[in-house]
Amino acid sequence: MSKIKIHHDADVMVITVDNPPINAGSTEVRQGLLDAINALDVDRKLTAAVIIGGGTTFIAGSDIKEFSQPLMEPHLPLVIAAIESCSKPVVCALHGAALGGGFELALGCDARIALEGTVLGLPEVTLGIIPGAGGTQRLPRLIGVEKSIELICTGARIKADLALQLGIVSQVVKTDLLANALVLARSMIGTKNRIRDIATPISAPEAIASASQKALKAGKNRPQVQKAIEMVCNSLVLPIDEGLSIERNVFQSLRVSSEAKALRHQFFSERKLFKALSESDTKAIELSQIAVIGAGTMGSGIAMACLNAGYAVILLDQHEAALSNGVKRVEQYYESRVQGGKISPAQICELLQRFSHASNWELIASADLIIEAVFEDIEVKHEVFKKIDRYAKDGALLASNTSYLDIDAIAEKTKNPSRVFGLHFFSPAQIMKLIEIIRCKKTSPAAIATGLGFAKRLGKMPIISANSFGFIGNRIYAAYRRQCEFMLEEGAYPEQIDKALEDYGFAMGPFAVADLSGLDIAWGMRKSLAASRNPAHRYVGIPDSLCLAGRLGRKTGAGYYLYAEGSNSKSIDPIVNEMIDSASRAKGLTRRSLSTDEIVERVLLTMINETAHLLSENVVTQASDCDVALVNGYGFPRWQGGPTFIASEMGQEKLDQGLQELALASGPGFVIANTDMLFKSL
Ligand code: T1G
Repeated sequence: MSKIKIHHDADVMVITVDNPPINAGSTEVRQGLLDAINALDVDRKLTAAVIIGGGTTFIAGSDIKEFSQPLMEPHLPLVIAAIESCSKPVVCALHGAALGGGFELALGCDARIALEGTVLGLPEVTLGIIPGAGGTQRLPRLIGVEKSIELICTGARIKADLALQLGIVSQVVKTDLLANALVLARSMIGTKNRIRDIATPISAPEAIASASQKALKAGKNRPQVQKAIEMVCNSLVLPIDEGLSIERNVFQSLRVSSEAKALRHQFFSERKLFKALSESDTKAIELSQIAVIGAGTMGSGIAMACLNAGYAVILLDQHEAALSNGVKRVEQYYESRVQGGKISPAQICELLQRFSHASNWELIASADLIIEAVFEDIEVKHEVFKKIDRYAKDGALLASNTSYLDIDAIAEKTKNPSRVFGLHFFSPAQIMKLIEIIRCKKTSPAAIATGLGFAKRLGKMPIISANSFGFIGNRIYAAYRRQCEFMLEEGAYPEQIDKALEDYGFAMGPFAVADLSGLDIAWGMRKSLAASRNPAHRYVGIPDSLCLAGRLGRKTGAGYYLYAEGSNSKSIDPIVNEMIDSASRAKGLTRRSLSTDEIVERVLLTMINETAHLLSENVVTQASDCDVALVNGYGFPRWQGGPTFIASEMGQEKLDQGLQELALASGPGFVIANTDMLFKSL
């Protein structure tokens, strides 16, 4: 079936792109477009053309699935050049999303008309590349250099109304997109209006410099951001064909970079999260009211996440003081959003009308989903679930936000365990993308399907985990932190390990994170597990010593680092390094220097090893979920792809050898995972 449909509306050719689901600009689409434009050019009965997307969207981008192989001809720039050299006007009719190559194709046309609500953008930098079909050369000719730097370097998606204001589209219509596009095309018969013929408006050098600095900062100085700025600036000084050729070469070299491969891996891994939802024929339960039990930081954050997604929310806490603090936290959050211009007072008013709070349990009887977010103690949770069980309506789903406790044990004590599962949010819950959906032994498929749909509506990245200690993210993170503690007593210091990992791209090193979240949390965990800990296994006592010395992190002004009164800036504390030295001596270890490469390699191997364990224990169902978890919940650098991606690049033989060496370095208690399932799942 051709991906391009042609029909003639009297003297105007209508070219419809038909490549569901998103009309990706595949090789067949490009070939079909080129053939259509060539036919238009030679057909004397035809005076103009309209290009429009079939289905729900225009072309939402080139086909990323083609990017890991050499791109096939005709390349998109050639198609656009054919449109520009065609003697007849070509109008682009946009709806849904016109992104990447789709937007660039539109910029090659003589006019653009959009349906209200259409989204336009050049998101290439989020994939580690730059626009490769003229976006960096044509867009600045339309809207100037600064605005182009901002749009291209952030990959931002703008709505049709803003595109109209910027002069990117000439019309925005509410309905009848094709009819309006035909009128526009007929009004242009005998003319061409090529963006390539416009000179890029001159900008003040300081304006360009400030736009560039802002873009580099926001874009973490990534290579594709640097290159995008360079290309856009070329549009000021180079003839367009030279600028286009340089842009294409840069695009091609970035496309095959490991960073671009890693970002494509993340892109498709995130879309795999919802496959279970789209493939399962289990009907999700309709959710309209959510009850959140526990008005602490997590509970109020979860309430905000649900309010932001349009749900009616009731926040319940038995303790009046806790409830009023929680309500205040919600109100202050939204007030700050209004002050920051993120949302309007009218939107807040609408949103808070959906928000109620209470301390009496009867009010949760109308909730469709009840999320428990109370103190992390199993007895407290049993008590709360007893109340929830009593007041919740029969069809309601019950979820626990616990991080480590046994949800099967909680479910067992309820009337109907099939309606109990876990929804593990990450703090701050209204911001962090990651959410773990915990499938317990008796959890129904409907509950899981509902959880996935709920997560999607919250704009979250859901990964499904079995009910196993630490689920997925915290399990990998605990192994990572343990490996870093090993390296402390072998010879590294906190600042060296943190710097090595922050230079690799982590948002924060593990010891800075520990100080931020508080050393006492992990300490409490270790104490709770102490009785069951195998004494033969290697155990690093340094964190315990810090806690015993009252050094719990930022909240006590000292942890692994020192914090000046009221400041978050950390400084190295010689006392800590002496504590570490003496811990090494106490174990008879001769400290040695560890290279940055060794630090990073041991951390990555540890994460891959834990991912392989989670797969072979059936805690996680698809390995790439671990990559999504680490990027969206633990500050793992997105452009490094994640443990599964790194393993796939490394190959099984090299990985297994690395794990053997890691086991030697880690000592007793380290278990090498079987990596077969990991490589089978790639
Ligand atoms: N290529 C190939 N497949 C794509 C795709 C793409 N660009 N975009 C989406 N898909 C698949 C996706 O994997 C999923 O597949 C299905 O389509 C539905 O996607 C030359 C070089 C368009 C806003 O970055 O932002 O053009 O899982 O679940 O929520 O300069 O997809 O069903 O098998 O996301 O409705 C630039 C990326 C490319 C746009 C729709 N374009 N896509 O969201 O559906 S680079 C992009 C999106 C480029 C030029 C450069 C979203 C969407 P499956 P979905 P959605």
